[in-house]
Amino acid sequence: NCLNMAVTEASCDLTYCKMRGFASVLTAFIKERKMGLNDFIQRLCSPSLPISNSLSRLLYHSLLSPIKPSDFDYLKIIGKGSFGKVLLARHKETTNYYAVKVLQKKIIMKKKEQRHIMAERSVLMKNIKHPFLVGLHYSFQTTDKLYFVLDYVNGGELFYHLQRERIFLEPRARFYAAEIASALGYLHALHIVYRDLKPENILLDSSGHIVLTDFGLCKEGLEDNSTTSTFCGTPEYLAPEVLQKQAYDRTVDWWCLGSVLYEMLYGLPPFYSRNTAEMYHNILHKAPVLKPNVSNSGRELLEGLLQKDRTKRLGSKDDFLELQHHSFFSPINWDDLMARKITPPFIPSVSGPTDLRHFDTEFTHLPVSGSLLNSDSLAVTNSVREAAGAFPGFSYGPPVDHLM
Ligand code: ISQ
Repeated sequence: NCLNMAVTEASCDLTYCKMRGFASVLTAFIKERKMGLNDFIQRLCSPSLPISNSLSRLLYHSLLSPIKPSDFDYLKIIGKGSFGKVLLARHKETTNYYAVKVLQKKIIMKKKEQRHIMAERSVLMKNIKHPFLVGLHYSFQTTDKLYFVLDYVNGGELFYHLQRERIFLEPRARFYAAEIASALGYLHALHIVYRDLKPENILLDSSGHIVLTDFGLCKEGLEDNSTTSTFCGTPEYLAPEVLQKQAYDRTVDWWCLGSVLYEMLYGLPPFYSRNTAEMYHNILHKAPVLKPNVSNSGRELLEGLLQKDRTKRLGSKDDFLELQHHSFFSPINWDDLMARKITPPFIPSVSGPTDLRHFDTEFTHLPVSGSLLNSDSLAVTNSVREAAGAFPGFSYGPPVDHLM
């Protein structure tokens, strides 16, 4: 249960059966449109048409030759999880850099996580575009792996910088919390709950803005049948309702934001204990310790976000709007924030797109496995074959107008 985002359709009364009905009609429609498109492209690319060679080549490559693993050079491992890894990759033709997340189908299927992976993709497919969320360029699959081609973000984990500096001053913590909150508010508006916001999912881009990543891959392994099996990585940001396996909703994200803000301002997660059982106990039963070295508005915000009863938590009524109106955020001009017009309080020192200094050497020193390329020949190259597999409808490329 390692999904960082869950799609909630609470207010939607579509039944599964109705959805299947819609889906089959839609599939038939898309098939027909695709046939028409293929025919159109073939004719466009045919020598009888007065169209330049380069344009017809572009059309052919963009529309008829699907993206595959061998289109990239894999340079470094920049993250590793129980499902697979994240690699820094360079697209051979364009030389653009990407973070390519590769997930092993075998492991996902064993852990009965397909639904989650599809949820991850459908999350990414909901035409999600936000300045502080990692962008998906393509997804494709081979017989044994799923690939996500994502923006490459190299400013390092926010908490890498926090560990170096112990705490952030309030204006800096406010800036990061506001950018994270705006991304969460945007997802909530799309009926998406992030759920497992955690330190390693919060990156800085090279200009110092927040990028939330990781839609389903966790760094730590999953242990089956243990008390922690539903959680991945550090469990300290778990909301009480998630810890107790109760129903949760979007307010879980405001709890996690409270935890991130707490750690930025106080240097440790709220409820922290080296003893995990004690930490769980603290999350469920103890009030957060809010020492007065943080401003009144900051402490008041933390109290609102770290409210154990989710129905009383800040954001439980008007979601992001309630946070926007909180006095802690009064210095923030939200329009400027969302337009990336606020100058970041800190600019990560990176020399260029291949500068890996902010990534954990635990990963970057690992050799890039040749197995990635071994599966090239097995690349599933069309939707017909894909439909026969366990992950139908997975592959994704940008809309045609993107490529032109
Ligand atoms: C993008 N850039 C760097 C690291 C990443 C990790 C996970 C997902 C996307 C990423």
